[in-house]
Amino acid sequence: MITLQDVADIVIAGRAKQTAAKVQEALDAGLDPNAILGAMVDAMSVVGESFTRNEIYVPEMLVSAKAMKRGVEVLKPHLGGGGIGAMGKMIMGTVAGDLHDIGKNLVIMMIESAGFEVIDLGVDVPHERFVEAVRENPDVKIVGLSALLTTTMPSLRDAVSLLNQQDFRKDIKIMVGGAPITQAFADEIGADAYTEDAASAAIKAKELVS
Ligand code: B1M
Repeated sequence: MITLQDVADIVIAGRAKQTAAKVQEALDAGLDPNAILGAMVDAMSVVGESFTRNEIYVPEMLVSAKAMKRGVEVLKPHLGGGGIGAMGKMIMGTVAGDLHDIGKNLVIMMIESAGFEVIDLGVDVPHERFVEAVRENPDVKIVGLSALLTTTMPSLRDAVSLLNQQDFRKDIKIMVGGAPITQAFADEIGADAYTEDAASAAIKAKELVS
């Protein structure tokens, strides 16, 4: 009988193809999709801790990240989705200098499920690109920025600062998040909202536009 631990183990081992099959097997066995996602997120924490202890290196982190992505692809249709776009448009990106995107992609998935259309600018997004994207989409309601490294927190600060100087600032809300970010930092840099995880990001996004 397949367990959540089996799913976590395959992500930790970084076996991308097998992760997709394992997630499908878990779904077929009736395991809760949110619990499967939780097991994969916890697995990435285990990977991060091993990296901190120098037990694994960047290539191992990368294969685990790929495994998680493959698993999420299988899971996505089972996590529910609202009428995409009904709540309005949001722009999302990981700030310049930062290549982490699993968390951002999960936030996008949850926000789309809450009914938003999300324009994904990807990773390592130059500050000016956020501004440009708002100008290209004048109906955008929220700009979301992710930063996963303590070393890219200044990049997040600069991107928010640039957005804060624009004439359209009063028409948009700025949301920030990522493991090293806190409410205090979000307040300090002049963002409108901070949330800790993808589920609370979706709730906050709805609040911001209502
Ligand atoms: Co890197 N990495 N990494 N990494 N990596 C961390 C973040 C680290 C904590 C590992 C560690 O040391 N324990 C550490 C940062 C330490 C620090 O900043 N003090 C670290 C480091 C050091 C690095 C490099 C510098 C390593 C090196 O090269 N020597 C390098 C930097 C590259 C760069 O970005 N320029 C690097 C590279 C990589 C890989 C490319 C190998 C890979 C990323 C692949 C990818 O994303 N496509 C990678 C990975 C996989 C990790 C860990 C293991 C996992 C990250 C992850 O996906 N977590 C990570 C350790 C860890 O997190 N425990 C680590 C799961 C994800 C669901 O969580 O991203 O936190 P998270 O997202 C959450 C919340 O943060 C929040 O919601 C998400 C979902 O619930 N959230 C938001 C995120 N964005 C939000 C936006 C919002 C609201 C909420 O509103 C807009």
